[in-house]
Amino acid sequence: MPLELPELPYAYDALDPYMSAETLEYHHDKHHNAYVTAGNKLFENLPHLGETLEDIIVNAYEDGHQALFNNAGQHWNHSQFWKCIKPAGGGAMPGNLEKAVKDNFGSAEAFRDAFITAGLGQFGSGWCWLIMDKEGKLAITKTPNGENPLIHNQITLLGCDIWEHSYYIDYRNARAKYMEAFIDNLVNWDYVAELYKKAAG
Ligand code: MN3
Repeated sequence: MPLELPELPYAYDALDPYMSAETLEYHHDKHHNAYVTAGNKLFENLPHLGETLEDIIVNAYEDGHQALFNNAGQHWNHSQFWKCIKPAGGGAMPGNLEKAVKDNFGSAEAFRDAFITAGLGQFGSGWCWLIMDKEGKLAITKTPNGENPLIHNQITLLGCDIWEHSYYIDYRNARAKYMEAFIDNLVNWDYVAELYKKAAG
């Protein structure tokens, strides 16, 4: 299964001023594309690892194919990330998601603060996630490098890229400012609510 770079679902300048066209050009066209290119090259020698991207990621992780895991994982992570944000995002959550967030975290504000705190607590590169665990409970997690909820048997509802390449052009070293802009102005809550509805059955 060759990896394929997805088109961004919006124009490069559509997320201004929260995420610039320059960031998207580097992040999507260069960083994400590099994971796709490297992943495809590595997969050529490991075609038995699976037919779907999800299987390839889990099997590469379990069999210790670290380089393929890193690149295929990052391809999956970024493909989720582009869908988790949209122009004029952020703001209010759809009712079903808001209720689940309140039930699990107390309030939307408590969730927001905990999500940002988790992202700031990730030392070095990685990701911050809203996931559903096996018991159907929502939780906030963080993972290093290209690791993701797939290998922990969790369902991803929202992912925030906290590698410096995601924010350094627009926010320099201020990861907190980037994460605040992400939650308050970029998240596509309709998409997250759709994933939640599917996961909750
Ligand atoms: Mn990235």
